Amino acid sequence: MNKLQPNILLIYTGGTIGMIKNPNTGALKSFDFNNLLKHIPELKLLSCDISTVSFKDPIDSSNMNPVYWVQIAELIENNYDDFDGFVVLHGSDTMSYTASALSFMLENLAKPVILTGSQLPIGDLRTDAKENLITSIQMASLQKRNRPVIKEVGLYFEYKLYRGNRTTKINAEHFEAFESLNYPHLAESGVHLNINYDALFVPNVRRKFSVHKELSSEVALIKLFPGISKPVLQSVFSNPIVKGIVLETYGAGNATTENWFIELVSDTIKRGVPIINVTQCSGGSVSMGQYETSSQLKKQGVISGKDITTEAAITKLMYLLGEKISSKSFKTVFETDLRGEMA
Ligand code: ASN
Repeated sequence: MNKLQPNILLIYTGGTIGMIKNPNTGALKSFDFNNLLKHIPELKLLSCDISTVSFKDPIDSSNMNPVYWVQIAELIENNYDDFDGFVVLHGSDTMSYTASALSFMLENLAKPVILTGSQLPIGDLRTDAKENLITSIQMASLQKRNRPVIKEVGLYFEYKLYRGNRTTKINAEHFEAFESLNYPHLAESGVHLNINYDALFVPNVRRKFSVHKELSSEVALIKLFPGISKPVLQSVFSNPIVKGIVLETYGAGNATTENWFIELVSDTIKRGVPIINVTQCSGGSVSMGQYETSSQLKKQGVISGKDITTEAAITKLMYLLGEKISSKSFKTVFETDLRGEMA
C-alpha cells in the first residue's frame, strides 16, 4: 500500500450497480466484488488505494432496514482510523433513507462517507455505474493539507455530489435520479471537480467520533390527502405501539381544520407521542402559523420539520427515539439542525 495516497474502503451492500448479465441466460445477478478490479480496470488508475468489503448476501435496497444500517455504521466505525474515506455502494431506491440515517448515526464524522449506485448494472454497455463509482472514489479521496475535504455523509449520482440527508429519489428511469431541492450541491463533476466549499458541512473536529446504533422502528409516516378519514387516522395515532409520527401535510405545513382532526392531534401529543410536520412538496419549508390551516397544529405543539426531507425526518425520529430524548425536550431537539439536515 502506498502511504502517500489516500486509502478508501468500498462497502458493497447491493443494488443495481453490482449486477452483471449472466452471458448464458441473460439474467441479472450480483457480481463477486472480489473481482471488482477485473470488471473496472480503470480503478487501478485512481490515485488512491482501494479495499473492498461486501455484504455476505447483497440486497436490493427495497429490503434495507435499520439492522443493515447498523452493519454499515459498524463497518465504518471498525475501520474509521485505518481509512481516509468510505464509499458505500447501495441500491438507489432507498439510498436517501440510508444516507439520512447514517448522517444521524455517525456523530462528529470528520471523514467522507459517499453513497452511490446506478440506474443500469455495471455490466451494461450504457451503464452509469462506472462514472458514479469512479467519481465517488475521487470525491472520497479529495484532500487538502492531508485532511479530507468532505467531512459528512454525501450522495453522488450523475455528476453531482449532494448532502445525503437533503436528497430524495425523484426519478425511477433518468440517470439523474436524485435531487436536493432545499440545499445546494456540494460538488459537481464536469471537466473539473468543482467543490462548493461554502456548502460543505463543518464538523466540530475536537469532538470524538461516535456511532449511535439504537434506532426505534415504532414510528409511522402518514401522508394527508383530501378525504382521509377519522377511523383510518385514529388507527395509527391512537395505537400504543406508535411512539412518533411524521405527518406529510400540504404546502407550507397546512392541514384540515376539522375538529376531529385537531382533537386527534392534540390527544396524541398529550400522550407524549411527537408529531412532526413535513411538507408533501418536494421543495420549500413548513411554516406553521402562516395560514389559518396550520395555526392549530402549532398551538397543539406539533413539531416543525421546517425544510427537512421526509427521508431525513423519519430517520431523525427513529434516531432521537432511540436516544431516549425526554418528551419535554424532544420538540426543541428535533427542531435543532443536527447534521445540516434542516435550515
Ligand atoms: N431496485 C434497485 C435497488 O434499489 C434499484 C437501483 O439500484 N437502481 O436496489
